[in-house]
Amino acid sequence: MATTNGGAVLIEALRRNGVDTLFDLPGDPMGAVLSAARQAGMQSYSFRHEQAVAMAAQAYGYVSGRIGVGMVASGPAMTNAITGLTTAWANCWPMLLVGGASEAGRRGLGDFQETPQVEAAAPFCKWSVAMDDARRIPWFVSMALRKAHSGRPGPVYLDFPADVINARVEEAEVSWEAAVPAPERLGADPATVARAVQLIAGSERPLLLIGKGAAGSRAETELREFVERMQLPFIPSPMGKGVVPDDHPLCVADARSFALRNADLVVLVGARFNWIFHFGQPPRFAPDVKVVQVEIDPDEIGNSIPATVGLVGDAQTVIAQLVNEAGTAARRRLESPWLQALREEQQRNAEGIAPMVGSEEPLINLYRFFRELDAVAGPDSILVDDGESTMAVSRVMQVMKEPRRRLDAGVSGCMGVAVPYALGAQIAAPGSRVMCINGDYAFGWNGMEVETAVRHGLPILFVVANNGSVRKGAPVFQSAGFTADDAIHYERMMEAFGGHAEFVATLPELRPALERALASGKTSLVNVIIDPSAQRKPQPFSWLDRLGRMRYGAE
Ligand SMILES: Cc1ncc(C[n+]2csc(CCOP(=O)(O)OP(=O)(O)O)c2C)c(N)n1
Ligand SMILES: [Mg+2]
Repeated sequence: MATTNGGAVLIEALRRNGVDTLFDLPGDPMGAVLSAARQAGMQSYSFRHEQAVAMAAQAYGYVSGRIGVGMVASGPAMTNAITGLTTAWANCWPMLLVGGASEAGRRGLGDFQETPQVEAAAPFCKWSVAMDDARRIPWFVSMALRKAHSGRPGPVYLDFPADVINARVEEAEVSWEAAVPAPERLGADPATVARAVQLIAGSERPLLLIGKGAAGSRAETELREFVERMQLPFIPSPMGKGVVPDDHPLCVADARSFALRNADLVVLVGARFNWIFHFGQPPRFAPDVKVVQVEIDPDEIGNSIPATVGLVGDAQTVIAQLVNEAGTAARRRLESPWLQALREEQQRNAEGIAPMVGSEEPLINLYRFFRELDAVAGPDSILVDDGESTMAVSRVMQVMKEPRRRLDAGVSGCMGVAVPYALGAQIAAPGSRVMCINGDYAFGWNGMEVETAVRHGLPILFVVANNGSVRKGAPVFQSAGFTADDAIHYERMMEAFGGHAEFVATLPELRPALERALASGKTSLVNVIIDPSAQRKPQPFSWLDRLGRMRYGAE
């Protein structure tokens, strides 16, 4: 009878579930796992920091719809990955993190890198558990994948003690499991669906909010039909952009504050009333706003503000139910006073930013910067954004026509996600153009991973929007008086690693530099000087209704 080891059993269990790609950073005790992966012909991408391993794996999962699997070594290697678990947890994105661990048989003796890893991962994971026996590994893998995808998705953590990885076991004694099927797409109660349609059809000022839960459920076809049949103006969340195209006539994202404040009914789909949507509360929303909430997690219904109607189920299924129930009878008048008011507000807001978008000043402002990036991005590019002002302006300026093609820090507000997200996205979609746009400070967290991109031949375009948040000869965030002469030359990192590098100080140089970078076919980095005094257009509300906020930038 053939003998094998725990590491090989893990790889075989993953392979039987369709996993062919690993995100890893090698180290003890993962040797037997990674060599089994090589033998099985799995593609392994080795990163420079475990935070990036976990972040790349989750972005791969979101873009591809397949589980992203991260593999890290024990102790500090595993704890380095925890911030990546927190962003997957905040995003409700499925992923599996596998951590090597010290020997179970030496627990408490101070074994090499002995660390309470299961406990450390637990608050951010739907399941955090240590293997007890190499023969049961397929069962743990199977249960972990089910938990990652079922209900509200999220990360799971499996802890692999060294003695379980290296245990010799008979293949025939291993309890192999069938591949985990995709979770059932649950629908909502038909009576509740009927009530929801009545409520929407009877409202004067309805507004649909589309979150990345709808993107994750792949509800784009159903949502578009819903929007058009009910003539619902809609606003996407930052990562819900593109589920219904941003250039759809009913997209009112550029009248956001006005729409939220004046809606009498909000349909919330795969999104939460968290800080991104201002908790659904006044002053950002009307105090008596009615809510139709389409949500996979029953606990979330009525969170922050009461739901008038709660529809528990998978977004794709429930939206199809709403469309069917609505029939054609519910079609609203095409030009209501509400739509007209929204269009006027959109017009006012567009006029507000027009001078910045159209600026021909040599020193580039962020709005003009994104206009130039848009000009070189194809319609199906994947855009990944990071930074404070840089990310805020990207959300306004990027017009997404396809779902799951824009990633940013989202609910987690975690700077540094963009570089590893871009790697995960490019690995998930090898034929797509991936553009990764970073604030100069944000670039710092995972900037070293541009080396990973070069090493693996990933033709990502990295851009640094360099407004001197970090600058030579000054403490951080002292960008006042910043000029190109003070700039840190991030593009030289790319030179050092062998990719294509560009430095851009003025507007006329920007487009040709981006075009050269894209034409190079290599991993590239374009470091662009941005006017440090150019801010976002004045906002009616601060981004977070909280006292004592720290301010960054040119004050
Ligand atoms: C992991 C993490 N650490 C710290 C912060 C706090 N923070 C928010 S924005 C920011 C600086 C962003 O600077 P930059 O990327 O240059 O953005 P921009 O100049 O475009 O505003 C920091 C440190 C954070 N959000 N996340
Ligand atoms: Mg900056």
